[in-house]
Amino acid sequence: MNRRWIKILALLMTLVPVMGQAAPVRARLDDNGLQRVKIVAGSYFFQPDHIIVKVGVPVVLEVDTEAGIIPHSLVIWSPRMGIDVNERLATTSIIRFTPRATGQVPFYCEEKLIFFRSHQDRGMTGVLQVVE
Ligand SMILES: [Cu+2]
Repeated sequence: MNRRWIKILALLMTLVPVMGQAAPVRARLDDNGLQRVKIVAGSYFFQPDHIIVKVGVPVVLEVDTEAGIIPHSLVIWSPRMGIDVNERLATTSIIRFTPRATGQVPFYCEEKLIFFRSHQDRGMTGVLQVVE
């Protein structure tokens, strides 16, 4: 391998972590006191994949799902935080809950075709962070 290729490879490797982790997105508080977050769901990702909301304030997730034949879902489950979301995603889905405790909980798509890796394993996952 010549020196030029080594330089190109080194450059690519510095880019990989940057591409993998987008900045966390904070929910926007609307005039009705609702915390709103827009999410895009697709094969196989959620964007953003790190969402920050405040505890005790109702959350409205507006999930837009990429067109296609592959079904997707959204699961967020934390009894401690009072969150129990399990939705089949339509083209646009509105999901509401109010987090009752601070902390972090993963969210993911639970779709899986038999003999194939789950969408979660393919990267359809993220983190919901609940803060004071
Ligand atoms: Cu999925």
